[in-house]
Amino acid sequence: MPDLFADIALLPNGWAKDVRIAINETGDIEAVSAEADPSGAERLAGAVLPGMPNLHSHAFQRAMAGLAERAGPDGDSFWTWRETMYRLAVSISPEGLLAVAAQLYVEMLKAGYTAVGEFHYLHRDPAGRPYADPAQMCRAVIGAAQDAGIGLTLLPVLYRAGGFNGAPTEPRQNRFVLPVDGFLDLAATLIGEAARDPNLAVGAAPHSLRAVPPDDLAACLAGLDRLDAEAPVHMHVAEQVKEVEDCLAWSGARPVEWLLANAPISERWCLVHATHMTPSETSALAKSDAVAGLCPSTEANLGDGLFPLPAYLAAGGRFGIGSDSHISVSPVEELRWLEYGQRLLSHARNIAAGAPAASTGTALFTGGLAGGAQALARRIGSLAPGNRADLIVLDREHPIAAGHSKDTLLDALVFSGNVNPIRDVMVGGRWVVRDGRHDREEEIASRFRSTVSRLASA
Ligand code: NGQ
Ligand code: ZN
Repeated sequence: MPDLFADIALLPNGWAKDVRIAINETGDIEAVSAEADPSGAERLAGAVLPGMPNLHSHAFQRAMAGLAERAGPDGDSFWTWRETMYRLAVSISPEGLLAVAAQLYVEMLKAGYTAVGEFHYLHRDPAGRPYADPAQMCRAVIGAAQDAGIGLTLLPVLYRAGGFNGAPTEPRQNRFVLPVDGFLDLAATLIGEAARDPNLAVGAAPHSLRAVPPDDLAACLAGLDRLDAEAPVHMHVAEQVKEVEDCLAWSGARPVEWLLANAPISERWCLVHATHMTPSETSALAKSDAVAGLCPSTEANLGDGLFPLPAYLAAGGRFGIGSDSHISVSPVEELRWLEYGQRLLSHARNIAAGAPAASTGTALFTGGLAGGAQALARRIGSLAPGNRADLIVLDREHPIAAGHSKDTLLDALVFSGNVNPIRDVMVGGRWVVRDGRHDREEEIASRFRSTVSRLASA
């Protein structure tokens, strides 16, 4: 393909002018040069940014956005939301998952996410029996990512228990449960597939301390190390106050505290939510080099609480963003609410930037790129040779960009963006969105519509 040429692009050291990007046949960036000559290159429609990684997704939950917004007679909570979610989880087929996930991934691409971490736990059939191909539901996720053209880090979930103390799972959780051996066989199969596909990586997701007893966690991590000692590990942690209380009652320690003391937390890990932490847990997590996987729109929707962002950032903590339940599919909304939650709490402004005069939008956006790339364990998140050619192009004619130079463009994007100024999106060297349209959007949307109507009538 011809080289790309952008007036301005966000490179690892900041904004650069007249940037030329060479991409090879496998979809990797081969060379990036600033103040370059445009001749023979394809000129892009505006500023170029690395695509945003979406580090936490449960794709099937997109089909219930808007279906859990009424309280019952005793109010509503995370735990009652989960009942609704479980009803959907038992009813979705492999074809249904493919249809819902493909539509979701198209929406992600148009919103500026170019890679997703799918925290995937629907392994068995609705009756809890293994499919003839134990990887069938995983293949639906992979197929959806391929149909949409998004990069994927597939994180098959290990789910063993219905609560702390190894409480038995309930029948509605039957689809989630695999023995540790079966889980590792699945991970081995998927790791084999990922070796052949540069847009795919595989890790493991012990669901939570609620759902994975310590001996199963240890066996899962040891088995994963034998398959790939660098594969990422994601886990839900400390999202709800009740979960913290139950963990204390079970172990005498809080969830993040327990994990830091009993698991090899390192840069390979992504702790999803980590909402409820003491100051010492916050700084210890920051120092571990793990990524905090923050999902502000879902955390708000579920009434989780606010992550202690200022202390975490002050201690050097790494974060990325996820759309999790997909009540919203927009990196702009996640980043903005990450900041706004803190403003509302502290009655102050410009918190994530952490330094006088620094751009808050830039700090949020570049923080999300770096942490997201680390958590998804793929060569993404910056426009540099050797990385995948995953990028988004803003429309220079869009009103959001008007009057902004590189100094304020990301502030405009994050804080004024309710209309989407992203015009073109490339993943692994292939244009998947051009002029705001995804190349398969009609077909994927019509498959989604019939799937969701079937689910609604079932
Ligand atoms: C999930 N989602 O696995 O989909 C969870 C709910 C649970 C979030 N935590 C189920 N946001 O945590 O038990
Ligand atoms: Zn989750």
